[in-house]
Amino acid sequence: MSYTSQVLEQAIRKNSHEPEFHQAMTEVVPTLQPFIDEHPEYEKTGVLERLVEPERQILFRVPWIDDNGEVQVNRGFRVQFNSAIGPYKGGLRFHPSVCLSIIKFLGFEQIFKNSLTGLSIGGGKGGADFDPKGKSDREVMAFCQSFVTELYRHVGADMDVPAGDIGVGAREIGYIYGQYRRLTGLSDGTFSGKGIAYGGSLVRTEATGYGLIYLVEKMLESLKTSFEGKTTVISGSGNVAIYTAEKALQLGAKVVTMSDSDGYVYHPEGINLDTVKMIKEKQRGRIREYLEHHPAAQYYENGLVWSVPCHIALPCATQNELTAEGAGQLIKNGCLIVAEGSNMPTELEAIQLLQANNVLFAPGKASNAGGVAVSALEMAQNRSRWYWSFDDVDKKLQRIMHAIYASISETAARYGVKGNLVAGANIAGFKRVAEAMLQQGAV
Ligand code: NDP
Ligand code: 2IT
Repeated sequence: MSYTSQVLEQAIRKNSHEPEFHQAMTEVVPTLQPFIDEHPEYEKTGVLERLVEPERQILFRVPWIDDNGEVQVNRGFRVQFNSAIGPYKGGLRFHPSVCLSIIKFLGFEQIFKNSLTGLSIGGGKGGADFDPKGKSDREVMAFCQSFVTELYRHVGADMDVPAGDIGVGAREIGYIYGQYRRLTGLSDGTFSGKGIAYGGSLVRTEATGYGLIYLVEKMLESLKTSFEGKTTVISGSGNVAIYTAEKALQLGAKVVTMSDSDGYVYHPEGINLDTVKMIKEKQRGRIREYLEHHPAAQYYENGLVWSVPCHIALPCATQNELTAEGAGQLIKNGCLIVAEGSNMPTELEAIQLLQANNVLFAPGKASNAGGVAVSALEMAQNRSRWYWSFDDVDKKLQRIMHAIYASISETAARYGVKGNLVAGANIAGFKRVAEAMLQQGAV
């Protein structure tokens, strides 16, 4: 049995109740074998065995009081996965489904993603099984303050710098950072995604979506075409989905769908993004309300966007939203490109199906790295107490995403799997972390 198969089998056995973590490891570990074959020193020093075990996992109680005066108790998580190349960096997710398996899969992905950015950030992830939906601002604030009252002792500008993810946006980061400062007395920028008024970076709000489109631009170039006139389906209608749509529209694409966990909107003439922003960013409403403003659009409850014919499909909601069935529909309809905005949205079988049918596929650890990249630029600005213009940050983001595309496509070609951007991203991300681990001593 190969080294990578052994490590994978052992890690799955050891974490037997963590299906999402298994899935993330199963997508990554086997693709590293050609690189390890060339570098036996990594097998000798057990780099992979170390990589699949988080450096530290923190689980904690988060009690808070709701608007009825009743005590609620949630569970908080922070998994500090790997700090070989820099302080732990990765988002916080607030969603009722959050559990250790989900946080570990996200933290594991984050190691490779952060490495691909070329910046000095290690991998981590956290969150809570708290559902911000339907909660008052005061309840969200009470929850965030209690969450940080435990978390603050485990984070720091040179140690661990959390940010947003599902259910955690500018409002939550504001409450979190405010409480962090009250507890520590420090204005050291320990969280990213902060408001511009108190140390945030321009372009952080847009970064994941814009970055995704900058990478897809390069994929389209490789097919000798562009966004102009391309029908694009997007799932989700949160931060990533909205700014993915915005940049795609700027480049001439026609975005025809957006969704939330209740259903999706299909607007054949093209989605009106101002309406989506008003419903989602201002009113915190549901995507079905889009029809109140655009009666010509259609709403499908419980459906998924993948049945809508398109050239480009961009999953931007959550994990495992694109199954083999959805991939089959995309292939049948002649889709050219699938690029992940969300983390692990495409099931393994669906990835294999897309690749086997010549649909160019970009994995999230490469294509959604723009968010964390601009988070690292926010850290750099905080450290220097100096701020860059929108255009400055946007240009840096573009350069980073184009460099990621070059790195993953060249790495795939170099290891005999030309066009397989999954393997390219895994190997390129792993290479830097493995080198850093080896150079800093074994154990
Ligand atoms: P938001 O909370 O802003 O939006 C999430 C969107 O996904 C909403 O439309 C939500 O619908 C939908 N969604 C969430 N959970 C589910 C579910 N279980 N089933 C169906 N739909 C669901 O989060 P983001 O836009 O920030 O994150 C979206 C994805 O992008 C996540 O996978 C995240 O990990 C990833 N990502 C985010 C980055 C960032 O900078 N924010 C960076 C890189 C990746 P509803 O409102 O109904 O729940
Ligand atoms: O999945 C991700 O990369 C994020 N949620 C962003 C992490 C960050 O630290 O900005």
